[in-house]
Amino acid sequence: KILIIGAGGQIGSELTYKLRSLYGDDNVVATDINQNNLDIVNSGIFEILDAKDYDGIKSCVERHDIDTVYLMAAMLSATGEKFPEKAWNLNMDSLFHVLNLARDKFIKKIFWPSSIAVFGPTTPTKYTPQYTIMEPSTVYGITKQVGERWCEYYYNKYDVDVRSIRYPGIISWKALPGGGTTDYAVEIYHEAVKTKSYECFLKPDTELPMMFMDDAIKATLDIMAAQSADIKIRSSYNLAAISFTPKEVVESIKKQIPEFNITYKPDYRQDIADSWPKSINDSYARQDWNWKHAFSLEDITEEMIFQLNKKYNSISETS
Ligand code: VAH
Repeated sequence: KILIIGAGGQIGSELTYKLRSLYGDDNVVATDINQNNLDIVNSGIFEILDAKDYDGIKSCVERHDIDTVYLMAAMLSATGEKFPEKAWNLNMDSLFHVLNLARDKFIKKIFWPSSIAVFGPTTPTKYTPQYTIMEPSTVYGITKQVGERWCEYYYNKYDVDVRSIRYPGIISWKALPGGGTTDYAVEIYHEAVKTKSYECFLKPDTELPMMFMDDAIKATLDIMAAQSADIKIRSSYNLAAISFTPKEVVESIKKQIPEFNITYKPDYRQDIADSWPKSINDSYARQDWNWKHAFSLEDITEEMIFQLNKKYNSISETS
């Protein structure tokens, strides 16, 4: 059975829906620190679980006969800068707990998300290669860089089957993101549909690697379904789809919502965004486990506005 730690988060919630549709509600145990994403709770097994609680995770694994863990709980880049110690403790303790459960043979397989945040201001920014200089300047990025080293160490030393992807910014409509720097790319669509205006916390020309959630979920399932021998990189794979700037998203939205009004008010997240790559070379993922993305910016804008119109402008069930 599958355990998702952090099932209430932006990726965790979509992974829960997808894995339940593939394997059945009762074969996917969703857990999170709270029940903020209630519709997860309404179908299948949900339990409150603190990702920092080793005994809690071990008990859940044993009670539900878990063999695969998706560790999706973490404190992201923006929030991590406000609570550095908490970010380090949550992001690292949770990873060690799951790696040790695999080392000690309580579970068989792990998915652990890394991020383009492992790269820093000294990393080449265009088409950033898989192997390059990495001096992350955020606490979150440091936890992802160190986490990658530990994943590779546990694979080499204890034969732990842990697989990882360096996610770019991810755009989705089901669940809101939690405290990331790329969150503008989600919020902008929600506001375009709800209020037709948005104040962007990054400058108009801030180019960042981005991906639609459906592509991110496909990549996650693809890497987990691959033969172990095909996963040649056990730190974490670069993964890419598209790159765009806030200005380009606005232009794309305006094709469907001409009256959309944008203002720019960069804040502390601009420095974080400026430390990250503009585009990513994901040739190893494409070569080792046949990765390819499907959604262009136009596809994303069309799908986001369609789904959010349904979500915000549909007649509520009670009426
Ligand atoms: C963040 N959405 O902004 C996350 C992600 C690449 C960005 O790691 O922190």
